[in-house]
Amino acid sequence: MEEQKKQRIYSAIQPSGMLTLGNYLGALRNWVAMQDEYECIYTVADLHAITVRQTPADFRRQILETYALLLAVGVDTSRSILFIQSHVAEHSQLAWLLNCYTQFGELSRMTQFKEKSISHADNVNAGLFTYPALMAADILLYQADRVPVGHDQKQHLELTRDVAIRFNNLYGDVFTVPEPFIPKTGARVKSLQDPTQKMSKSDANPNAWVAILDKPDDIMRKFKRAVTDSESCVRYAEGKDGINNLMEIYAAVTGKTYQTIEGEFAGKGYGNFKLAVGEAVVETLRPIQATFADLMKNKDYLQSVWRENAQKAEPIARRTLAKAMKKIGYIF
Ligand code: ATP
Ligand code: LTN
Repeated sequence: MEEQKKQRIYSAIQPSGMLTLGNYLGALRNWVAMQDEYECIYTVADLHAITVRQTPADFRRQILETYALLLAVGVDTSRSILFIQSHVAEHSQLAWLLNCYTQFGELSRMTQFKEKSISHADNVNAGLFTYPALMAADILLYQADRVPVGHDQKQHLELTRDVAIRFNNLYGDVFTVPEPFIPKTGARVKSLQDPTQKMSKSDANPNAWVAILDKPDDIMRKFKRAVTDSESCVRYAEGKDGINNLMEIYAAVTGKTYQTIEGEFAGKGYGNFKLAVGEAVVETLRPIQATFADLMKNKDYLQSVWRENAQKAEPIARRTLAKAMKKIGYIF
């Protein structure tokens, strides 16, 4: 019997500093799980990262660490491709072409651009503005069927679809029009200090977020200080944002249902619950941290892996780029 072709998944993450528990439970854990069912291509989006200013030494370390961390969480390069965006030149090349098929008005409507123009008011560069065209290039180069993204990237994915459809209408079927992919499981982790906001590594208060690489003591301290409410009853309910968030995290790392959790902590105070959540998170992150530490001891190995993976990605990208260029009228 002919085996059905697996759908292709593409996603990317920027190497911008520490990845958080939010990134892990909301995105990376799904990247790992999807490898069972899909053909997955994942990227460290280092080209996107320079839309805001980076310090060279820090940037270099962050790219390396992000790559190693993705391996450590379980991206498996015997099944998936994991490469660094700048290593495959076609991303920049297709991005230029797509810039010419993306309208000023469309880019002007992007919420992230509007927000970052305010938060980085001293450097509103053209790259920040055309960022979605590069993201479209990433996705379309690999003819991805589905793209797992968080809420904040949905608008960019919509734009990617619009650009792909526009291009296909002009030239015939060149690009697969990608579907957004919101996985069934995937926690929306909130700040430990203001549980109405998402947990974000750009939060100025480090107690608000847990990094995947945080030391156990720090993780425990952050959970002990987590903002809750005055009811002192562990139950999932409206208006209990802090407890809801801790329950969501605990459920995500232990696989327990809210009902089970409510039973487990019935009659016990928040202190006990916070300790249990902290410990469960520490135990979830422990093997990841150990693998990360091992990988970081062997930079030559890491380099051989990312080079080999770029070599796997490049022919796929080259093929799509050539197809698009031919359609536009370029000669070879
Ligand atoms: P920043 O807050 O600095 O803008 P970020 O932490 O939101 O960055 P992104 O690079 O925007 O990180 O996100 C990478 C992926 O992680 C996205 O798929 C995003 O949806 C997911 N993600 C980030 N934070 C959370 C969170 N708190 N809960 C669930 N998923 C998250
Ligand atoms: N813009 C995304 C990262 C990103 C991406 C992509 C995600 C770059 N290219 C392609 C999905 C598909 C971010 O900042 N989270």
